[in-house]
Amino acid sequence: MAVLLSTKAATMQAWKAALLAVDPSLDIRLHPDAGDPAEIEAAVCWTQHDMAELRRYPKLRLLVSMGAGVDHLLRPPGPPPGVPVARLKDARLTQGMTEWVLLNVLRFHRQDLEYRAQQAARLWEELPAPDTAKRRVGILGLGELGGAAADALRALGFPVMGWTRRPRRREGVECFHGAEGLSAMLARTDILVCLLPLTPETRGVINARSLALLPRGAFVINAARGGHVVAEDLLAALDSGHIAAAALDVFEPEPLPADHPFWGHPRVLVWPHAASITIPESAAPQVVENIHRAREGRPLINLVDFAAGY
Ligand code: NDP
Ligand code: OXD
Repeated sequence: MAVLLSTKAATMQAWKAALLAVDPSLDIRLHPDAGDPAEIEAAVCWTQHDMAELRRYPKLRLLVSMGAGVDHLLRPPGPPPGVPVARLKDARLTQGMTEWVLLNVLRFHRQDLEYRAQQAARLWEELPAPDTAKRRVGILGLGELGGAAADALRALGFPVMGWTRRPRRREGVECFHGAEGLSAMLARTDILVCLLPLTPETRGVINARSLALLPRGAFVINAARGGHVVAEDLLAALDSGHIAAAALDVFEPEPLPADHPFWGHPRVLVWPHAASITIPESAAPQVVENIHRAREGRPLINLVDFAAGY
């Protein structure tokens, strides 16, 4: 069973080595040198791979995303019909995201932007102490990443709310779902964290209407996908002062164009889609497990639900 590997040139060899470390017998082909297309039965791909290209492989029976997100694989034309798609659920990816969310929640909560501005002005002045128990954090998406971030924030003493597609329960987290649930949560959210998958339903969820529902002075943190945010609406809300600041790791398009207003905005923290980065050695065991399962016709793990879009 030959496996097609397709990712950025910089990480191709690391992925190959990580997969072979788990199973040295794997026949790994690095895109675009796939060899005989009839031999490829699994593909492990990242965002740059063209799904139309996968139609060249008549025996393909597994497609794996090199990340937690699968929007890059599902957008038209999507994977070849009948080919199951798996995503990553990886402890190190989750840890990285939890750290990034904590970093930015704490930066905003502890007035770091204000203190940096004071430092630039050589101003020695104490600001009123913030109250953790009163800083309400609302998380869009309580899955692998949103759930872990919720637990970590709760452990620090923040009141945490979460919004999901289906009704959910999570200890210590006030849970909301559906359109009404979103409005109710936003109205009480001081720091909004987006950790949703990008689907037709979630595209543009952070827009003029939803931003207006947040209390004045709220913060926005987006580590999910650029398509979740209507950039012009966020800029308008920042410029009016309704939104105090934003931390953004993801954009549409990426890289963020050099002339985009986010780059130079004094109240926007820009990250280059690096909130959490997949570590091939950490992710490889589950990818190889799925390759073995596909080969043996056993049920696959971490499968994407096509109907839900994630
Ligand atoms: P999961 O699939 O584990 O969780 C998704 C969550 O979003 C679930 O709680 C789900 O609800 C909720 N959700 C989905 N659709 C809707 C909807 N229409 N309305 C309300 N809630 C919805 O995903 P992960 O936590 O693993 O990852 C989330 C995203 O984070 C990825 O898709 C990716 O885009 C992004 N990501 C970004 C990274 C970065 O470095 N910037 C790194 C890794 C991931 P329910 O519980 O009901 O299913
Ligand atoms: C992912 C990502 O989806 O890195 O894992 O964005």
